[in-house]
Amino acid sequence: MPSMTGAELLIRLLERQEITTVAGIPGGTNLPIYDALGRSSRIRHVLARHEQGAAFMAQGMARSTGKPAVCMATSGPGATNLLTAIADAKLDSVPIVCITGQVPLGLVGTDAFQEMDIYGMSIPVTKHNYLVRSARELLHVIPEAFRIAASGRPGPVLVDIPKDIQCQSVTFDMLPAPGTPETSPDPDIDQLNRAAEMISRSRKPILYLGGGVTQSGASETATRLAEKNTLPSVMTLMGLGAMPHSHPLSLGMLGMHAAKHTNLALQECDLLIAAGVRFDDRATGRLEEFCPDADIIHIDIDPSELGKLKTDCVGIVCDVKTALEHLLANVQDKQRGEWVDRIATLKRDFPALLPKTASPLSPYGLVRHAAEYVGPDAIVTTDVGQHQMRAAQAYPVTRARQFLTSGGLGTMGFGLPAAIGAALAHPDRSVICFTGDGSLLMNIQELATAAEHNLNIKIVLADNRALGLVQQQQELFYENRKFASSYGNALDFTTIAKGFGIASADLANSEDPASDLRDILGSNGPALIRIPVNAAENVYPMVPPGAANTTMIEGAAND
Ligand SMILES: Cc1ncc(C[n+]2csc(CCOP(=O)(O)OP(=O)(O)O)c2C)c(N)n1
Repeated sequence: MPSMTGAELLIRLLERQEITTVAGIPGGTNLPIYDALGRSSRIRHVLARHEQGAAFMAQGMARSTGKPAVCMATSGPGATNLLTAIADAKLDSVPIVCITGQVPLGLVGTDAFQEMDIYGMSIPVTKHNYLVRSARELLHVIPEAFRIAASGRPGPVLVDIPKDIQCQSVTFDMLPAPGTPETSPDPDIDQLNRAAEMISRSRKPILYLGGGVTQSGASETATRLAEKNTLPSVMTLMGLGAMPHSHPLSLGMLGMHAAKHTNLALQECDLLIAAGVRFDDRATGRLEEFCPDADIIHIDIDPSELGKLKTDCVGIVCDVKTALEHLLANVQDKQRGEWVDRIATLKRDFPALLPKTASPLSPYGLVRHAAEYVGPDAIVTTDVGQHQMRAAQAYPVTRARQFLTSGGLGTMGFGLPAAIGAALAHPDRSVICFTGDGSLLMNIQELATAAEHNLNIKIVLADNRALGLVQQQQELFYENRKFASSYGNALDFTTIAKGFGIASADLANSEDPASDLRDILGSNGPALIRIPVNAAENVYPMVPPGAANTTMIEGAAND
């Protein structure tokens, strides 16, 4: 009968889950776990420089692979530092398993050194969480944590393990089977048939694709469905890549920073086929005025999403891929000449007004050049702000899991550690991170991690010495009263990068920025590329927060 400590058992169970990389930081209450982890020949530990960085690294691994990934922290401040990234994973349905050390069970509730009730604190931001009370429980809890994180609508799970439990001996007959995602419930075929009929009958349908399409691996099915029935398609920020951006039926991203014709097409549609979306306000604008004339089919694996915001829908609780496959088999082959013509007219009358400047020294030019130089295989991460919206508007995303961004929580500081996670999971790929100076500063310490592991990450910094997206709102909606949204001092980011051991280039000082950009993006290992951006350059179009998507502000194309 095998006998081992709780910590050793935990590591064995992680190995059985085929975890090969764990990001984290050790401390007093998780040292037994680290001691056992150090003896694992199958799991590589990546020492983050901040626990939020570690959790975003786990997110980068999970978002780019679709499989649960693991991060670790000690109790107290280590655990609380994870919370923002856990909340981020909750809102974007990312499967991560976070393992925290806790003070010994006997000290729980005594305000012991570095004791914090992370179990209680993480309840609202996790899909599920555990406080482990015996080493034996791990035999059940760890496979369960992975099963729950990956089943249905994925999400974060936290496992808090007191130090004495990590040291406790446990004897057992056999290790349990690894936790795997549950098969999703069978769909209601009658509802699906009804949906197929509604699609075939509709005159002006639109397919509305969200992160759930990516999660269920349904992007190809969605594209084929769109092609068979000629369904113009829009994507949420989380759904980008569900249909290749250059597809003739793609209308790109909808909502706050969408092209005007995209939002206007939605206004006219008579049927909205919503797949793996949650009617987020950044996508819908004022909900009452979103698709006012449309019947709605809403497909989601999570029953709590159906009827949550749009109440009068044909709801289908089902794995999105299964549902779309059924619809694909049952909808009519259809051309829809009139609707396609109408969309073409909208596109002509309200073209996407993104600046076309070719220079890589312009915010959009930078995105386009960088995309061309890194090629379609690259994984993209973004931070949060104007640079994020520009990347979402202009980057030619061709496939699911290519564009990793903090959609629901909009967390500045996401981009760099998520890029590290993506690079750890895909050492054969280039990873490019679009960031702003405000966001980069929120997790800049992880440059050290990127340098230590010589990861193939290119950080593309649009430096406007401002919290650009905040300043934009102050200009447009607070009578230009810009307050607390610009930085008084300029930072020398290229020297900072060098200090971390990272190659860097400031394109402002370049005689041939395009060629320098190409060279540095093509180099091996991590690098930071800075371009200066005028803080007065806004991202357009923009729907004012809370307003209808038809009330877009279209600014001058000042790129
Ligand atoms: C952690 C966090 N704090 C505050 C915000 C609010 N916020 C949204 S965008 C933004 C400015 C981002 O600035 P920067 O990263 O420099 O990007 P830019 O908009 O200038 O391109 C801020 C402060 C946020 N999203 N996340």
